[in-house]
Amino acid sequence: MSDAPARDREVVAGAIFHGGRLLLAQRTRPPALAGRWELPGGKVEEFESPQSALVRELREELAVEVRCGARIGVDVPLSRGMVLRAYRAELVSGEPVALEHSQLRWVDAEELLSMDLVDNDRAWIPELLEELSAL
Ligand code: DCM
Repeated sequence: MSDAPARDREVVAGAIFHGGRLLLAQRTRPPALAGRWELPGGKVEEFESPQSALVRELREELAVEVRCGARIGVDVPLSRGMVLRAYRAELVSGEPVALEHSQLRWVDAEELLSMDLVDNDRAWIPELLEELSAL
């Protein structure tokens, strides 16, 4: 898919902060990433904005409604020309449930540092820690 339009090439992930903690989700797949923790999210579909994709993905994965906020942290290059970007996500309704992950955890700054995060998401640790320290 080397000629896919640029809008097909973004993966979005949501940083949900609540009560001084950040929501992390434990992956079930692929085998190389199973058991490791991430900010939940997924691929932006064709003709979809990154913001709409984040709202859709968090609804599908966590059964919550969120409002997509500002970007957080750096762009992380993925394979095949894709890029991973994190956005703040504000909980509008619902309590997150692990529909597609093996479990969820609300972490504080100290716990964040002890979690086995997927390598890509480690790029955002400085901004995530800064936010958690300010909460
Ligand atoms: N991904 C990631 N970190 C996230 C979300 C996704 O590194 N917080 C990566 C894993 C996959 C790709 O993006 O390579 C697509 O994600 P998924 O498999 O969850 O649809």
